[in-house]
Amino acid sequence: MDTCIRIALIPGDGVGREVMAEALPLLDWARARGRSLETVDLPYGADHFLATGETLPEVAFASVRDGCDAILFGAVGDPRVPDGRHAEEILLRLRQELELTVNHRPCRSPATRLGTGLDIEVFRENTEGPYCLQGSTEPGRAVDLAIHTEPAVRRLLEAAFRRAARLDRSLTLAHKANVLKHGHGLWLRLFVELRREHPEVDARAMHADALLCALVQGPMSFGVIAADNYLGDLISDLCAGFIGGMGVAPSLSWAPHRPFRCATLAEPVHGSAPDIAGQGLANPVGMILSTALLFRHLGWDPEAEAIEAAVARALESGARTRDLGGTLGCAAMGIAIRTGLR
Ligand code: GGG
Repeated sequence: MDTCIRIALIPGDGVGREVMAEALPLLDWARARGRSLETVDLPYGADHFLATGETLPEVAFASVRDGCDAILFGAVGDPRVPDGRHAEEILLRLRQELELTVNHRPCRSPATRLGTGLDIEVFRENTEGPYCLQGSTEPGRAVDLAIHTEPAVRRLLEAAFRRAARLDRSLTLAHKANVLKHGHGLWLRLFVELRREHPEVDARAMHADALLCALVQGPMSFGVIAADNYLGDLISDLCAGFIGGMGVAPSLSWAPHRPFRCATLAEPVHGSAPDIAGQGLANPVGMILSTALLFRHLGWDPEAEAIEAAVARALESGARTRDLGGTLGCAAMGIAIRTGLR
């Protein structure tokens, strides 16, 4: 029997809860195959915040930090909390305080059978840049600080170089060091340094605006793309657009410099989608593929591959939610995928 893996479940808000419901049977399925895992329910999100004033209580945060190997996360964001305070104090806090620097966002149409063979992996720095939540709104001006630190940038770039070498794919750094001289200057300097250490990787740096244009014109010429928090967010959403949209895009975040048994966070790229929440219309594919990424991270490769194959099989058979032009609801799509699990 494997060591027991503890997974914190945070469905969050809106469609996060609906897509999470389609990932949970995969945990039971893994258990039935002999994987040892237990779950901890953490029902934090807008409802809990509005009812109690609590976002992520200290005791819950500590239970994740000290007692969990992984987090399965749905989505956060709710129009009833317009300043997004609970989203910051739940999701961004987990990413930052657990130092989940590396956010891996694969966009593979082989996994979804949508698009035309696209296979791009975005490595997004996940804790810093303009998402460090420091700044001010003053009369007549607003300031958002973008902080980039050498350890985090190096960790992200090292992970991207390692991945590109492993896949034998090219690596492109997206930056704007021509204007963001300090922050992106640091990115470029470290990139050039690491490129010398990884002569086996075909690595180039591009201004992000030119990169976006080249991506739209020829997405197949890209392999791994590394970027800071902000650019990585934009680039990965554009890449998701090539393979069917945000609903099918998975992600996994981890702290490469921390021991294996510290929480790793699997979450779909999409947010809480308040416009369709509560109607059973969400696409669970991004959440289900995120669960597969987590299983692979845990060393459960057969289960990860089986889930990815089941998603491909379901989509190949024509199963589609509304965002993909079909008529299935979230639960029916989850069933269509699980039916093909072997
Ligand atoms: N599952 C992703 C999610 O809930 N995103 C909401 C959010 O606040 N995201 C900020 C970010 O990812 O940059």
